[in-house]
Amino acid sequence: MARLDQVIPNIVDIFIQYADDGEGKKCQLNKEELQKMLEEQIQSPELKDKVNAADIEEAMQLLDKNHDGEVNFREFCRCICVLAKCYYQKKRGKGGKRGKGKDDKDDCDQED
Ligand SMILES: [Ca+2]
Ligand SMILES: [Ca+2]
Repeated sequence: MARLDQVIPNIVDIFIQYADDGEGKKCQLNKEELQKMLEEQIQSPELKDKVNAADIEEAMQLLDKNHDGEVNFREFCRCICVLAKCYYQKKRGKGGKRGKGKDDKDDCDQED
């Protein structure tokens, strides 16, 4: 299978698996589901540094853009996007340069 053919279903399947895990809405990650997902699916230190399950309040705040207390698929995609950018920057040797006016709030955070 082509690589993107694997990545896209993976992203969708991970969301569905955890969103449908506990009680509550099946199409949203609540705090517990989000925590479990982050703990189990994010292992590399640099990505953990970005969205950390240990501080779930902060992670939720970071991801829950419409402030309904849960993470929907759109917000989850944004999270993936942020992590991908983090990894990209690290790979390109641009990690660690912070505080230049822009933080996480660039193109990935824009609404349609
Ligand atoms: Ca749920
Ligand atoms: Ca939300």
